Amino acid sequence: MTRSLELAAAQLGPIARDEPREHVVERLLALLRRAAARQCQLVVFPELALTTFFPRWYTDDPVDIDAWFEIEMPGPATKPLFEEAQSLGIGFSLGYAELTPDGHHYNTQVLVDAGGGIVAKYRKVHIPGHEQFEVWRPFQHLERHYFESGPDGFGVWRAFGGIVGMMICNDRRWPETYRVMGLQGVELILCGYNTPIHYAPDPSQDALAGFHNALVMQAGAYQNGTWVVATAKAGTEEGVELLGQSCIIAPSGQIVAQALTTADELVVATCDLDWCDRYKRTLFDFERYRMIEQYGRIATQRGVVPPPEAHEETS
Ligand code: CDT
Repeated sequence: MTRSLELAAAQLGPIARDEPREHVVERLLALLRRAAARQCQLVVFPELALTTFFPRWYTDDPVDIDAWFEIEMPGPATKPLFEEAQSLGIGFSLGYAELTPDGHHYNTQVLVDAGGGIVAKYRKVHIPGHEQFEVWRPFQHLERHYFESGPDGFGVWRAFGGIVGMMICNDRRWPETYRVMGLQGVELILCGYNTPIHYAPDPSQDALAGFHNALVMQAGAYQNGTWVVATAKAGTEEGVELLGQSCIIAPSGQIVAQALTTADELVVATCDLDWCDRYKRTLFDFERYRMIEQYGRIATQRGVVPPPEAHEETS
């Protein structure tokens, strides 16, 4: 029996700061219905898919902060999405800002099965940007002000006939993200992102935003023998240009489908999960070839420790 899935990356164009969640959910529903019409089994929506990318603004008013967060999932605004997905018999993955009952703030992605049940929740581990308002920037990237790092790491779950993991935006730039899931046999990684094209600390990277996006995910897919579905929130949102290029990547590292626009767009591909084994059993047979006795620094050392300076001989 083949383990072939029709998968969709449901890219969103910009969401305005004052766009109500109910209106955004209408957009999600339109994409979900189009995916169902194309026989998709699973649709991946972007990171923070219910609101504008609010970390571009600073506030320390707890009421204003919490207004961006969901206290339940599904909640009143998202219930129609869960209900429609269940009635269409299609699964989805959705990124949102989560406020837990005990007051934690996470950048979260949920995985929902075709019966409308929550299979898993992933809370973003790598939180990029900065903690405080920085006046020199044309816009802020205050994820470290608004979100705690997820404490549960990179889990994987048996779902949709395979082994599924999730990562969120900046997580995709770190090889450890994929490898920790790879070591649990991951076959399909679902990723949402909001990537401003302008990177204020080093604008020379702006022209490479699309290259770096593909580079890290193609490498991660190949080196771990896994499919990756990556979905952008794209376009010019409140004056800030966000990268599009949502894509679906095979375990070979090849991009098999990619968005053409920076608007609401469905990117679909047929993904055979059995294809993962071609890589997992050969070049990347971890059990046979990994040399863990040489990798100690990876999990024990955080920053760079260069070798000692060369000692100059004095005569
Ligand atoms: N959302 C998110 O994680 N974005 C980051 C932006 C770069 S760091 C300011 C990313 O890695 O795409």
